[in-house]
Amino acid sequence: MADLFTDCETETGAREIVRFLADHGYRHVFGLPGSQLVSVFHEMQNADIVLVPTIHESVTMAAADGYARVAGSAVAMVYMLPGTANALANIYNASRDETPLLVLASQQLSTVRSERGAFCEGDLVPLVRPFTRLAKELTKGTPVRSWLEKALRAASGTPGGPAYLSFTEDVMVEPGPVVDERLSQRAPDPIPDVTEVAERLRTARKPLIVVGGQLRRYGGSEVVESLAARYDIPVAFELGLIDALGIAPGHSHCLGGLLTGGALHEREADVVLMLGTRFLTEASPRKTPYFEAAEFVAQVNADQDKLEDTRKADWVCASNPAAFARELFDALDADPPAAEAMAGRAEWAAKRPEGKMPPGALATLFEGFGRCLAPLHDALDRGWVVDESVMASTVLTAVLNSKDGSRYAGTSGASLGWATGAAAGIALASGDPVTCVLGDGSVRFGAQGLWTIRTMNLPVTLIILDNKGYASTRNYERAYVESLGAEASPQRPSYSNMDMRETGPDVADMIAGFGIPTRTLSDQDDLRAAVEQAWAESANGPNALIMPVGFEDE
Ligand SMILES: Cc1ncc(C[n+]2csc(CCOP(=O)(O)OP(=O)(O)O)c2C)c(N)n1
Ligand SMILES: [Mg+2]
Repeated sequence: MADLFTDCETETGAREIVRFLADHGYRHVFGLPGSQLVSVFHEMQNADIVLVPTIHESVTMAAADGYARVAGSAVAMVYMLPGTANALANIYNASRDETPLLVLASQQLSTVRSERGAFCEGDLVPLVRPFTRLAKELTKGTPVRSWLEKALRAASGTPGGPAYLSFTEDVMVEPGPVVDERLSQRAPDPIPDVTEVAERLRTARKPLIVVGGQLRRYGGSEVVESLAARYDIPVAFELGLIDALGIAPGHSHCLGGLLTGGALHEREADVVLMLGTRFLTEASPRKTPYFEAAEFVAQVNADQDKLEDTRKADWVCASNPAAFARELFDALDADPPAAEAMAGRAEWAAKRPEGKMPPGALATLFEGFGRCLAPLHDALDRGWVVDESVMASTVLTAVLNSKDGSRYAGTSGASLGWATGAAAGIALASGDPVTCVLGDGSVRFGAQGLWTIRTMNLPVTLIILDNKGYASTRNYERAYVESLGAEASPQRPSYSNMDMRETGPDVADMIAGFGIPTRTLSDQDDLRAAVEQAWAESANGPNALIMPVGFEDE
């Protein structure tokens, strides 16, 4: 048969990938090898690119996710079906947070490719498609560079997210076509029409802005901070676990979480603008509506699919939320709210909910979180904060008092086993120290990430909130048993056979097993002094503090 590519330049996929990486200036690539990736990793030695090693693909993905949040994009390479399957939970996290992530996977030879004939072979594209902006298997004869560029554009669009390409082995090692094509430049995002929202905010007496991580990602936080201060509009963070802080936690008008510091405003606001948020999704959606007193609720999201995904608004707009905020600021500047509307706003913005949690297990748990997290108040001024503290997350964001909220990272995907990898990626990309706050359960999920942190000797301080297991699930179980009342048999929660007061290994032993210096604290210790010491020592490499939250039933 004639050579299909006699008329054009040809190159192996492995070399095309490395050329692509070098041309785009990637300094690090995250990977876990398998036979069909060896060719790329081999070629990478001829470029100025460091292969960051990981011992589980869940970490490969989380580390690349963290890296991309700082560097603008990242590349992760995984092995066929097993690698992709292991990566999936963190691909899901990255898709929730719209992280510009390029996932490159190996695949069986085109010539023998069946559905799942060879070991480790499988149809990978349908597995990842729901969580990617683009997913494609490249088979013999496909122009590799062209698809890499297309995937990068899809990953870093407005909105962005993971893009996935799998490469059959022949594509990697045999010459394929190199096509000469145009590389387009992206035009700025369209300017939205903010007239209706500006008009509502001009007359509102109790306005409220709810911000999502998307606002931070597109660079709109500062303008919302200015707008909030100038027009006395309180700002709350989106519900549930969040990927980034839409405004600085120490900003004069920041309420904290919508249902914690912002609880009163959620009930009483007359005009609500949700900027770069979903319409409020939680693990267990509450049955009553949100913003019951509001006569106008608007939602702005860069992703058309996230508008009214869960609940209905009065006005929606698919727009880059930062572009929206800038237009809104200009519109209000040109025609500000009347004095009458502004009259009570300062007082409204300064209100905070009263009332404490009733005594009981939940109150004990949150007291424990508060005690352990208070010493971290200035963590954002010192470097990044990577948060997988689960139930403690709203306590952490309330404790943080920095006027700069740009260095916080969490995941709204809530798929645990993310933070250790993410901390490694963020430390590498930023060169800054990282305080990584995790539940004891979460650090068990992400244990393999400790290996990368240790191997790369990264300046990461791990803060483990140790309540001997899964307090969140214990909480659900207690509520369930209580809801059954006298019918419940047995009357006590089982803790799903995971009462980690009794089962090992101890978290400290586990972390120390990875070669990370670890200190277990008690209520008698000065927690702030311990944190300061750990931060100082992290200049030489990672360390860990196990914080005593207590077991809420005791
Ligand atoms: C991959 C994955 N599996 C299961 C869950 C369900 N889940 C939610 S919270 C949680 C326990 C977290 O424990 P820990 O990190 O110690 O935090 P705590 O609840 O004790 O505050 C579990 C298992 C999840 N979110 N992700
Ligand atoms: Mg726990």
